[in-house]
Amino acid sequence: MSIRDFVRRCENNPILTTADLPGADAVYNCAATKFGDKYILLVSVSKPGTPGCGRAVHVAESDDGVNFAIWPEPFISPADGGPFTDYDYDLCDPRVTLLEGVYYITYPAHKPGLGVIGILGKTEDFRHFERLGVISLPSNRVPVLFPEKIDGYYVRLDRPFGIYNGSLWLSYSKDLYFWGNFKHLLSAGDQTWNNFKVGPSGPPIKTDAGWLVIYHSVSGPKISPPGYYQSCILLDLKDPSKIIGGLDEYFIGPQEIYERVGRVPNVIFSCGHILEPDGNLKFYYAGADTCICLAEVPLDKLVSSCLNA
Ligand code: M1P
Repeated sequence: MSIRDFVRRCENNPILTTADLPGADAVYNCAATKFGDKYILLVSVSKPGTPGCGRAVHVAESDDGVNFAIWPEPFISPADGGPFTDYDYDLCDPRVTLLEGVYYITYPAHKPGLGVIGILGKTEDFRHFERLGVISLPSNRVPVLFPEKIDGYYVRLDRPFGIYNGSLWLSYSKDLYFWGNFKHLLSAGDQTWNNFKVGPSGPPIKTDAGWLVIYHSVSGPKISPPGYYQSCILLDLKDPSKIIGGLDEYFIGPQEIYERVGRVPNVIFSCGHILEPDGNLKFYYAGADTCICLAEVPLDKLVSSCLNA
């Protein structure tokens, strides 16, 4: 049996589309978290006539994790004045990590001519956003924070790219601002679904067996359809630079019409998930860089499949 047999796409898919935000030409790659009883998505929004990935992140809110209302006003817009103005132009693909009681948000900002850098910010209420620092050099799309310190250090996934295709690295910090001790984690593989490049999806999930890291893999042309797939690896709890398991297949790939047709065809791209008390993982993802979708998968099946592969 394949892990894909345990993945259940939501029958309401896509759960958010441009019809929910007049004027947008895409509502897509979204971070996900719980805030009190509310399910929160931080949604990348692109508007016609603004080339690049987008100029705004909006909050979408829900009581059940399926039916979301998206706020008409942006939650994050390009910095207007102050030290971040030189970097913040295109912005999209946010990740949110609840760490020591604070909602930290990272996102890649892109200024033409400079490349993609990682910005760290935080929020207490999902109404106000405060930028804290530029935490990575170009080209890095995008640092994703672990939800707790490990052995006294904050840890993050990095995704450098450029001359070499994107790969996953780790780095460590004492204060969230200064990062180092870089360690390579994962590069593109040798299978049809992962042989071009890889990048992080949402924040690592702590399980009894290890840190579960969901990542996107981009395929070459030898699979149909060529595109963005999702898989995962398991990292040692005490030393996350050690990979202790991993799927030898993808758990979801572009299949449905809303995943295959859109601004960028054949893309399943995720920036976040929410673990329910019953052990089901609500996996939020964008279809074809255009709309937002939901799939559910039992976390223990992902973990056991990583260990048994
Ligand atoms: O079009 C698919 C994705 O391409 C880029 O992601 P990555 O560099 O990881 O391949 C980003 O532009 C992302 O926003 C987009 O969804």
